[in-house]
Amino acid sequence: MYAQIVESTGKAVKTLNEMEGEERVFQERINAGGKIEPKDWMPDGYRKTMVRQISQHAHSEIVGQLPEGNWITRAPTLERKAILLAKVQDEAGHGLYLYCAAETLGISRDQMFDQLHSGKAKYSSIFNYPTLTWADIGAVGWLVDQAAIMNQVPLQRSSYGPYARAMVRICKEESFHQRQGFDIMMKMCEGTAAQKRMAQDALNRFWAPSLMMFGPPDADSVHSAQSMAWKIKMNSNDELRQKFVDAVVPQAEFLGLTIPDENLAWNDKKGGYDFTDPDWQEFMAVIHGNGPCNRERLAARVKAWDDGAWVRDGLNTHAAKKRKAAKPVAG
Ligand code: BYC
Repeated sequence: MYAQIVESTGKAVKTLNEMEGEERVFQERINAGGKIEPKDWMPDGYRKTMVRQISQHAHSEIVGQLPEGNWITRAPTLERKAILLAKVQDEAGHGLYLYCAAETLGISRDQMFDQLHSGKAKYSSIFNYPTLTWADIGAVGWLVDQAAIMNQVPLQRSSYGPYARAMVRICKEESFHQRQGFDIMMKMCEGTAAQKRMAQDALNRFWAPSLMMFGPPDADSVHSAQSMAWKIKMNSNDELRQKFVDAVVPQAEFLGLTIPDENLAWNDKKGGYDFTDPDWQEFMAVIHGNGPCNRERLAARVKAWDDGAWVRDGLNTHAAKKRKAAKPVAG
């Protein structure tokens, strides 16, 4: 069991028989479905992987506010504006739960922000694409939030307790986000010919980037084998991508939209759709900082951080004063 070879790195995942002491107890607990809590012993690699994944996830939520925030002032009705505002606020909340979960592993929030602002930390590739029309807000909710749900529902069973628990609430909210996106798409598809064209155009541009959200193909995934052995990840990247395609195709049919893939076809043998892989070279460029909006997104986050310096200073000064006042007076 758990002896998968990580082909891309050549490193093997240790079998239970190769483990001893604390490491073996740790793995046995995971194998039995137990949760790991912050004060428990854990291998350095597990801690490092959890910090990486949770902080990347938190950064994705925070950067993910930008493409949608772009449309708050231009939402077509007051109701749509209120809904979008609530959704963008939810993303901020998700980021905060996740930063808290990562902090339980010994990294500070300042360190995580440093990693984001310096370009060292990754965040989801999808947020480096622009939202050009109102239909893009529909496509983001429908496709991006749906991809997020596919990925995150299994993470509610992830082995690290604080992450799994954060995911329960996040998934409930993502489900509302997905439905609001589909609702926008339905309205546009039932509207004028021009509105339907906008919906199709949004699907055309967001389809491949949504497939990329699940990460590289399994054969090129560096972390999957170890993360699955530690039950940090419950499914492989390709499994979830397939599940996403199988769910979205009938939804697109219902909307009267066409998935932009000439090779899309039902495959009876596998019980799922065959589809064209996204352009993995483009994916690599995006995750290494060279996507259409990477620079703009990071600049916006750095500016928000710099503009907020006076608030942090004020809060720190106030906290220091309170600490001083709370000190018992000698005598
Ligand atoms: N974008 O070995 P692999 C949301 C990186 S929030 C960027 O397969 P792993 C939402 C990967 O980090 C969505 N980078 O990695 C928010 C690794 O590089 P490093 C965020 C990616 O970790 C607001 C390298 O490629 N969701 O939906 O086993 C509004 C090799 O990959 C991506 C999460 O973060 C990508 N798409 O699997 C609306 C969920 N894919 O770190 C919506 C939690 C791969 O070695 N995360 N990379 O430099 C996960 O489930 C996993 O981390 C992933 C990747 C499936 C994303």
